[in-house]
Amino acid sequence: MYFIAGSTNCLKEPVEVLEEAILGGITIFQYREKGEGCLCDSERLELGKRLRNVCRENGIPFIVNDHIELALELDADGVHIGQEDEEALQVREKIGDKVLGVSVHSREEAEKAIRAGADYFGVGPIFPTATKEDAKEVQGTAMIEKLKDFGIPMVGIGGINADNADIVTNAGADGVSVITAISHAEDVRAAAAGLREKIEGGKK
Ligand code: TPS
Repeated sequence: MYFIAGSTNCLKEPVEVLEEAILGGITIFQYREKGEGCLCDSERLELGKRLRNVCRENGIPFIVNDHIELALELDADGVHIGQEDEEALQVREKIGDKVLGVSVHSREEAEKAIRAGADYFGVGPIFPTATKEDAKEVQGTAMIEKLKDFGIPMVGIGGINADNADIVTNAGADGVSVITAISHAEDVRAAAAGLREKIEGGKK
């Protein structure tokens, strides 16, 4: 139950959103400070510290999206990178044994990520998403099926919500990753709990 957010995704204070999401049952968090009007420099660092502290207090891994230096400065538990970001091999060298997540869209990308030492894959977009402007073509669950035999943990991402999350885990994903379904919810805790219930109830 992987929740991703930054200041631009949240309708209220991001720290509050994270705390509520944790109460609802998320198990890992990624700080993704991206998009129009996002924070940078000291503001990004400050929010990152607060979010990291909430994760630490609750025993939840804190992952940073894209920014390796920020991840190191925050002593994050890991980093998530896409195909447009720094080479996974180089990132692995910089972060030592921290968790390395890589977005993959094909078996070729998956093989390369594994060679670089990826710990898990983000696979998507499974469903249409409005959150990522440069998102690749919608894949449905086909890529999850195709990557299963690598035996590396996989989360589906993109347009996942409490109505469709079980489709993703039933296709073989180890978990689901969401931004909007939690960050835009009026009741964040209930939204996270609903998603969790859906994937746990839907497990075959
Ligand atoms: C674990 N990514 C692909 S689609 C998407 C993002 C951020 C938007 C989802 O938003 N896998 C992981 N982390 C990432 N940052 C990505 C992939 C890249 P929504 O849930 O609102 O549709």
